[in-house]
Amino acid sequence: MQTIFDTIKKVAIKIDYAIKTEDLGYSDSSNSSGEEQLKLDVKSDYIIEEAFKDVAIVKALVSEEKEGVLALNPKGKYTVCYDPLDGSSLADVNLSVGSIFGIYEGELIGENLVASAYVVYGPRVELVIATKDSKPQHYRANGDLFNFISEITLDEKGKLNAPGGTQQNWSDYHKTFIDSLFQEGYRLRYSGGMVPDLHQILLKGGGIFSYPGTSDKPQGKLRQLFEVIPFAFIYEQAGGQAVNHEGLPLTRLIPSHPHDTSSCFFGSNYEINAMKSAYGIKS
Ligand code: AHM
Ligand code: MG
Repeated sequence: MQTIFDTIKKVAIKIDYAIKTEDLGYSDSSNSSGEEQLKLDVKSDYIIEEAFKDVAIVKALVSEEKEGVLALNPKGKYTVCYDPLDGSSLADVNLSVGSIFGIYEGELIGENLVASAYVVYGPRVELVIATKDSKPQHYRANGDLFNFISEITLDEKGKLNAPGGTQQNWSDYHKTFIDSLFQEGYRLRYSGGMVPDLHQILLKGGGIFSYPGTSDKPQGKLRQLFEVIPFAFIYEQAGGQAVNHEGLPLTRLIPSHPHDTSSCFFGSNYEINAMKSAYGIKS
């Protein structure tokens, strides 16, 4: 597993360099979700694929930017599911973006996720890695090296509210719930990049990030295998919760297709319990 983490560190430095130096325009292709790919999406995907080809314990890759499963090493034990450059459309306005990695052993279902990691490309490059045995570990890049900073633990209750999705397409009960948080004094923090938005909530002690099912996207927008499940695992390991609109822990999702999406709510305990009661979920 350490080889996988070392590979993530290597690709993070390369992707950071690409973000800083390469053309930010569109490629002439689109991905499986029908979204136009930026040249940077394609480049980041290529950097990751090339790096993992040589990692013997990796059996296959599943990428937001590829249609199916890419078989690599038949004797490998793990499948790495990743979003090479999440929030890439924010790079041209110089906001933070990220990469997300979910490492699965066996069938690609939430319960088989054994570790996850994300990288934030912001004013600094930071990495968070979570495994089953410990709190998420926070690192910061210095040149090509990542220095350990601290373990991440969420407080029971935070102050930040990151509500995703287009408001005109929210259900009435979702709108009421989000409004109630603002009534309680929560502050709006939503950049449009789930990596920096979720990172901020983790490091500032707590709050809630939501991307509900909406009238235009009933199953939400964020993809289960390489966005939702990896972050859900990190939030759980940090002492928080991550659930769908029915209160199901997102780490128990069973995708039927690599690009399936899910409604999602990530947060500290107070906010997720408040969401469950606003959605009429019995705990
Ligand atoms: P992407 O993988 O195509 O970049 O989309 C994922 C991003 C998330 O980072 C972010 O939370 C969300 O899409 C923002 O969507 P919206 O603009 O609908 O709020
Ligand atoms: Mg993404």
